Amino acid sequence: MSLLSVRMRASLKGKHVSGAERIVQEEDIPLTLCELLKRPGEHDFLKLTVERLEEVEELEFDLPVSSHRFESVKEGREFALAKLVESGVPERIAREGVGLLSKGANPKGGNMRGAVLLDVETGKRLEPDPERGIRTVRVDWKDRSAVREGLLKRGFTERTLDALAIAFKNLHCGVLAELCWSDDPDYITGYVASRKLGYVRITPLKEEGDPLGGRVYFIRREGIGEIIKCLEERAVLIKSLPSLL
Ligand code: PML
Repeated sequence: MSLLSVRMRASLKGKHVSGAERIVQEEDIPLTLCELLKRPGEHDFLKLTVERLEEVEELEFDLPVSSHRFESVKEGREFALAKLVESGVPERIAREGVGLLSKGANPKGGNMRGAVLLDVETGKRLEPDPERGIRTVRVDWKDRSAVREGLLKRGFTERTLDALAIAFKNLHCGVLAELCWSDDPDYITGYVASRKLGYVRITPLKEEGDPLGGRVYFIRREGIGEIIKCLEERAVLIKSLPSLL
């Protein structure tokens, strides 16, 4: 079966506003392009990339998913911190990750387009370009519409659908733990993901109206070359378990 990756990203005045990816068969390209073109809100730049994939790994989704709600951002972030520590990240480094997302991880101010790579031993940032960061791409659900329906039925969102796929690929590529909350000012749920704990959704991880967010991948420096290659290059199609449907 020949598969293609279709990616869209849109921005407004140089600021990223929307991005999405699908892995589809050739005959589904026109429909996918139309769907992705409808997604972004206001924008003045939109780029579509269509690329044939040489090799696509099929993996079974096997992470437990849980949700936790708190009264305040402070409590939500303390809980995220505890979950990162339980996942094997030293507390000092976990705090560093939470701090980076709260202040805006881009050294020039604001958000990054990709994720921060944080060394779990030294707390040093390891991404080759700290303004760009590392982007997890070439990942999608094998039966996207069924998983989407299942998640929406359980009160999850379209964002959960994509975040679950990204988090799953990250762990598969060797990320020890991930911390994420959205840069969308209206979306206050985020998560911690790790092999040990699964996908742990946390509300709220930021205040309503806060435009800062992003992703921090906690990694061990030894494997960095392989991890980056896997995150940015290996194509992964995820088969869902009945528990997600
Ligand atoms: C969730 O609802 O499961 C959390 C999703 C985080 C999405 C992050 C993003 O899309 O920017």
